[in-house]
Amino acid sequence: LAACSGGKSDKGGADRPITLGFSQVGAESEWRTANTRSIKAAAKAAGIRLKFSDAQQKQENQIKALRSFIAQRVDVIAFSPVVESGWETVLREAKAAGIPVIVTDRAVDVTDDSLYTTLIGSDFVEEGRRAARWLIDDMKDRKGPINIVELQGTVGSAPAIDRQKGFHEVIDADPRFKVIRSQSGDFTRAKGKEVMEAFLKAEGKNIDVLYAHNDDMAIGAIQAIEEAGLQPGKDITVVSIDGVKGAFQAMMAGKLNATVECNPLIGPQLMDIVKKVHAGQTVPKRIIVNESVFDRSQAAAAFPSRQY
Ligand code: GZL
Repeated sequence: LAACSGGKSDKGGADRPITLGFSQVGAESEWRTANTRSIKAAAKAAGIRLKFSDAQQKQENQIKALRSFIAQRVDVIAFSPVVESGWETVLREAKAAGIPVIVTDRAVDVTDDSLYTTLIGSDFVEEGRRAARWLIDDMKDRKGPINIVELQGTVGSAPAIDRQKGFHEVIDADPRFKVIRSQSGDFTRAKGKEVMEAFLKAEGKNIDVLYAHNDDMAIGAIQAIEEAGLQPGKDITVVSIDGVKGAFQAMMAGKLNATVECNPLIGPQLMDIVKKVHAGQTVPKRIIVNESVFDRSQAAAAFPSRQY
């Protein structure tokens, strides 16, 4: 009877479901909503009790959520940090409470990496390199100068910092290319359209390429390009990152030229790691999500099997 008694069983006891507190960035893009869907479905399938919080892209809301999870004494905390910095204090509070923390999707910048158990996410620098490599190959027969405008992701976020870094690492080696404007569109369609309108007003027909750090900003920018009387995908080559359904539809319509896949469907992998961490097993410090690149020639064939 003792085994079935109520109350807290020993850590990792098979009879009590694990409680996971998850703090999500927000619901700013198709990628993010697919990521949330994957996490919620995987928690349910794994029998893990999920306490889920949407921070509406505000760091103070994420810190409040993490503190609430600590107060509720959840078994494990996981979160996707909206920006890289400012996490040291709250992560120390989680460590003091003996609650392991798993970082997902975006990285944190902390002096002591014992403050989190592992980071599960994509290699954003490589995604930036892939976008640049695709562009150089696509324009191999084109003479310079080739002018690029860049829509950056959320200022201070790991994907924005690293996708810009990886892109420049490759594109700067080819003297034909020049980034003439670069500004944040905060990963949203609305802001991406607004900033692209400003780029077009300032540079007009001088723009040859748009590099967007995510498909949602690219899709917003495509509307701005059309409203300016230009043809996206032809007058302005558009390359972006994520590989969401909207990007495949834009490629099939000839308005987007290529998207670098960034896989949001990490739910099952996350729940597997949560169980291992809760059971006290060691897990790798860095778990990379595998992904590839799609351009217009592959869009129609790949679209039916896309899961996000
Ligand atoms: C990338 C993720 C980014 C996506 C955007 O892993 O953090 O945030 O590229 C999303 O679509 O807003």
